[in-house]
Amino acid sequence: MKLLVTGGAGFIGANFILYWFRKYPQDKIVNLDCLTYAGNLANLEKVKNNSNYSFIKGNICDRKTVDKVMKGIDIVVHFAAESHVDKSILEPTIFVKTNVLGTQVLLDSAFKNKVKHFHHVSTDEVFGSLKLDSQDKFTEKSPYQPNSPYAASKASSDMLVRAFYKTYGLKVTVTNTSNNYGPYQFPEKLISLAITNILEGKKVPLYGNGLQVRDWLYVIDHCRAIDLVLKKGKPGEYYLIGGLTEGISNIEVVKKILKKLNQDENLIEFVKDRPGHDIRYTIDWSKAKQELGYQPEYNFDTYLEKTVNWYKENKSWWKKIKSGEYQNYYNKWYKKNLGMK
Ligand code: NAD
Ligand code: TDX
Repeated sequence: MKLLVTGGAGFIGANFILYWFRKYPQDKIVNLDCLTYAGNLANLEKVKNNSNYSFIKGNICDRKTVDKVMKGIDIVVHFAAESHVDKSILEPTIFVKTNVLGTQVLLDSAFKNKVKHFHHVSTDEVFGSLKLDSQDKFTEKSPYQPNSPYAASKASSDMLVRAFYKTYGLKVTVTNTSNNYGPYQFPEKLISLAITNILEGKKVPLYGNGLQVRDWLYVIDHCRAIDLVLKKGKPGEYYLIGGLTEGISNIEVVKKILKKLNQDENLIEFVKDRPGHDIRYTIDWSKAKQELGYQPEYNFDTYLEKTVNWYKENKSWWKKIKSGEYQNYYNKWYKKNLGMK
């Protein structure tokens, strides 16, 4: 089997490549990634010399490159995207280019090259926000109501994937997953940012009152879910994938991390809220459980412990990232926009 993984140098894509080679060492993987600020080949040190692995530096919006790479591919697993909500508030254009146009170029090429299965990795953010005081959960039937430019661009890409199934009969599947966390996550997202800031003795910025709720999915559970969809998923179907957190707020997540690192709550700094901030995401993943046998392996505390330990043991990985360009972004977003001290 030959897989094309797009965005394989990013957080989830890299974890997926490492997972796949652990489980299916005989398969071949081509990783197409243009290495934006979030792409990091250090995530793939363990496989870089594997003769079944190849890396192509290229942009998914570039038709020529995509057509060339697509030859002989059986399965596409499409991760490549601009993935950070806050960045989409600052600069939405690149989100539309990569997430919408890039997905269309890939779909077009996959269809022309008779790819057997195109799996699109998407997000629960396409459904907008749930009320904090309700018991509602997102399901595969929830209406699309994206609130950030990032979410709107992912919603558009999901619609294109659907259209390629309905119009051309390309075999597609989609996973809409909750917030991922784990090793190799760029330290711009809440958990990776909180752990690394605390390890540096810096404050953790919490938006608004910190009571917003996310569902947290360990990245390896996500990789296992994609594996299941590739094996058992039905063409044209969407699967919601989540973890085992029950309504945990951002402030509770950060307090747990502070406790694991023996630090007190003075390291929390409340800053201005993110514009258009979704208040709550909760996922009903019963369809994936019933149809695919999906189930997260461990609870949140076990995985959070594992994640904190990984960042403690891999300081050189994230310290390199947190210098340079990252500091410009941090100052612009947190200090200038959100009034962080
Ligand atoms: P990431 O930002 O860590 O990595 C994205 C990767 O895509 C990087 O390696 C980057 O270089 C590459 N890339 C970006 N633009 C590209 C382009 N034009 N051409 C080629 N490569 C390009 O993202 P992630 O957190 O690993 O997310 C992967 C996918 O999962 C995304 O589609 C995202 O929307 C989705 N997702 C993420 C989460 C999450 O919590 N991180 C949750 C649900 C869904
Ligand atoms: O510094 C912060 N302070 C803070 O309070 C950051 C970075 C975040 N937050 C809050 C905002 C959210 O309520 O924490 C929550 C999580 O924020 P992010 O880590 O930015 O994730 P989110 O906006 O929920 O989106 C994530 O999940 C869905 C990923 O970034 C997306 O790629 C994915 O699709």
